Amino acid sequence: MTTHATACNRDCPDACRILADVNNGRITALRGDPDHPVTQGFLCHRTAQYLHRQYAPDRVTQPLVRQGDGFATVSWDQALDLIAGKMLQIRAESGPAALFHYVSGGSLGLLQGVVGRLWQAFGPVTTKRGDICSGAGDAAQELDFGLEDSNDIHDLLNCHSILLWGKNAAVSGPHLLPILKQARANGCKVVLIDPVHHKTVGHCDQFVQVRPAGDFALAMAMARVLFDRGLVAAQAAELCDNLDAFAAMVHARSLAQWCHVADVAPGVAEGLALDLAHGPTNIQVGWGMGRRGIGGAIVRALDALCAISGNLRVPGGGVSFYYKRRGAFDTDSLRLADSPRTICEPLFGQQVLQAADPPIRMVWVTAGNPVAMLPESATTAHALRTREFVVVADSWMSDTAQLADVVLPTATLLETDDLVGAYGHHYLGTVDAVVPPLGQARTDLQIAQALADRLGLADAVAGTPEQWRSRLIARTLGPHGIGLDDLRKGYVRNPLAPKVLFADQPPATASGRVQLLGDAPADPLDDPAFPLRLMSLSTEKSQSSQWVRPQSGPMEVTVHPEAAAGLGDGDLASLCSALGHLQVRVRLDARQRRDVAIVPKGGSYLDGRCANALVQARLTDIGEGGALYDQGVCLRPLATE
Ligand SMILES: Nc1nc2c(c(=O)[nH]1)N[C@H]1C(S)=C(S)[C@@H](COP(=O)(O)OP(=O)(O)OC[C@H]3O[C@@H](n4cnc5c(=O)[nH]c(N)nc54)[C@H](O)[C@@H]3O)O[C@H]1N2
Ligand SMILES: Nc1nc2c(c(=O)[nH]1)N[C@H]1C(S)=C(S)[C@@H](COP(=O)(O)OP(=O)(O)OC[C@H]3O[C@@H](n4cnc5c(=O)[nH]c(N)nc54)[C@H](O)[C@@H]3O)O[C@H]1N2
Ligand SMILES: [Mo]
Repeated sequence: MTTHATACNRDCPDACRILADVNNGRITALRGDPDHPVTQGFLCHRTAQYLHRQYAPDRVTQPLVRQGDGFATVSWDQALDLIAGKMLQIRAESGPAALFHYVSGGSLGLLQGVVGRLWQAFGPVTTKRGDICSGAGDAAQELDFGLEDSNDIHDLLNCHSILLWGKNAAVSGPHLLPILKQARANGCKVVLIDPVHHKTVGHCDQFVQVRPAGDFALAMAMARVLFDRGLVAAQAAELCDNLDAFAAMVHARSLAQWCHVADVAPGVAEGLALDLAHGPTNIQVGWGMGRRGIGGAIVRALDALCAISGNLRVPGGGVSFYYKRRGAFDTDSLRLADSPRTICEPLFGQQVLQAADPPIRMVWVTAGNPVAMLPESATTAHALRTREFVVVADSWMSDTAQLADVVLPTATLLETDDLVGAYGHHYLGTVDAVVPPLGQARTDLQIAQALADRLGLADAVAGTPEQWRSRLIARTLGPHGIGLDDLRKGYVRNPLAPKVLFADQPPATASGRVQLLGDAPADPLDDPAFPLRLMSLSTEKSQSSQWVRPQSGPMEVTVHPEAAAGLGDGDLASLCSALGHLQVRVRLDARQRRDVAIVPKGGSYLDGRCANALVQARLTDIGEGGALYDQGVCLRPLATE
């Protein structure tokens, strides 16, 4: 038996260092590297159990071409010749914008950018804009600070208190937990602010069960306390632009009025404000809150709270939404040309259908499952079904792959070479193939290169993984004496990332000052026809639509007993939105609010378990994110025959 180290490339803040045991060419066990400063010797459930997917009987290991309702296996040459022929024909007839290359987060490896380079060289073709995951929050932080990054993750040990604001670390990024535990052991207070009672509550000292999207009002209530008690930091006027307009907005309502909107007791808001003022306090901004119509305003309000309370630029402070995961890499080296046209990601279905001059004739999907993961699944599926030619590169028959004309079998995270940074800390890693790809699977880089040969574009993507990785770090890490072999050892922190953000440099905005928001968004609305907000959230058992084990039976929906329309625990019911309905099994949980319905994200659309079948495609206020969790739903008994 041999043991190999690699980094996890999945869409997760943690980017763990994995140790894999290999016996006779087969991986037999996965575990977390005990010496990695963030991985700390354990893996999350979904990756610890990844071998169920790696060796699943339904893994795609040969190229497939549609034949009637099913697929026929073909050779790589046949598949690539067919694809290259279509690409050249469509470009000649309609121009390169008639091809749409869609990439999502199946792998966060930097070498995905080389695949993108092929499409830039071939076109450039149509690509996506906006971001289904974090569009609003990204835009908020860019507006307020001019860039998105965070204090070092271990700086949390300098906090007097930590506000986990809409974040389920226990499920979505469990490697934060040992640090929270250590912080608490040092006397730090950890507070969770979330409409949903979830596993992370058990790791906190206080839980504030705010109204969905009530966070803006809660932040205003806290700001009101800071102003009323003279607790706004003395340097706030110097650090921030727009302080007067911000103050006027805060004073437009009383503490009690703001708290009413937030559905939080005034005493609780006062306590949180006092924690902030005492400092140092770090706000860990979760990714869920941004997925609301007012998501950008909410994150901007948290940015403002941090800045006016004196918690920016200090150890133990900060308002952390993201770690600049590509910050150590020379991504400019991958860029050739900008797209002539973009499709707004959350509106994928509508916009692919509506695109004209030229219409979109071909879609290529890399590392994404838009049918299951983008809102309005039926529209997305219809948009794909009605294209002339759809290619999906994936290792499994996702909902999207099922609708493709050609499915190309890709290597998994254990079969590929790549580079990763993390969006939950500043450590870097190399992904190094533990075993060769199963069957005929190939890496995305190999696929791009084989295709480039047929398109006369070999030069645009030529290079071994080692060469591409070296190119990506030569100009950035090279001057710090860091090479690939150093990264391969696994414990290199990005030397370009500051330990305390903005401690040595001002915010990266035009004025060098924090931009405070000055306009309040509308209050969250109730809709009596659909009184529950559909919260389709991360589950331990899956990475988005990549479930550890196949799912069967109806999707479970968790609601408060008084929000269950008289249904009992375990009952079958219909979960309805303005778009349609799904058959679900009801779970009652008295710890939940009466205005939410909680389901797992990532269920299969074709199997009738997908939240996005019910979620309307709506944009966030800024950043072209998806307002995924605003969706109103109701529960109804199943119609009896
Ligand atoms: N096991 C597992 N891990 C994952 C993933 C997965 O699918 N499964 N997904 C990965 C991905 S893609 C991402 S982006 C990350 C982050 O994954 P996310 O699931 O986006 O992030 P979390 O921060 O864990 O959870 C979102 C939290 O936001 C809360 N929330 C929703 N609306 C509001 C609101 O209005 N106010 C407040 N205060 N809170 C709200 C939800 O209740 C939830 O607790 O995790 C990654 N990790
Ligand atoms: N209702 C609702 N919708 C949501 C969310 C939600 O909370 N609720 N969360 C949103 C969020 S945070 C995100 S990030 C998105 C995620 O949306 P996606 O990124 O589309 O999610 P995945 O299901 O992880 O799909 C990735 C696909 O890539 C494949 N894959 C994995 N590795 C590779 C690789 O190396 N190469 C190739 N070619 N393929 C690979 C996987 O098998 C999988 O089918 O979904 C969003 N959608
Ligand atoms: Mo995400």
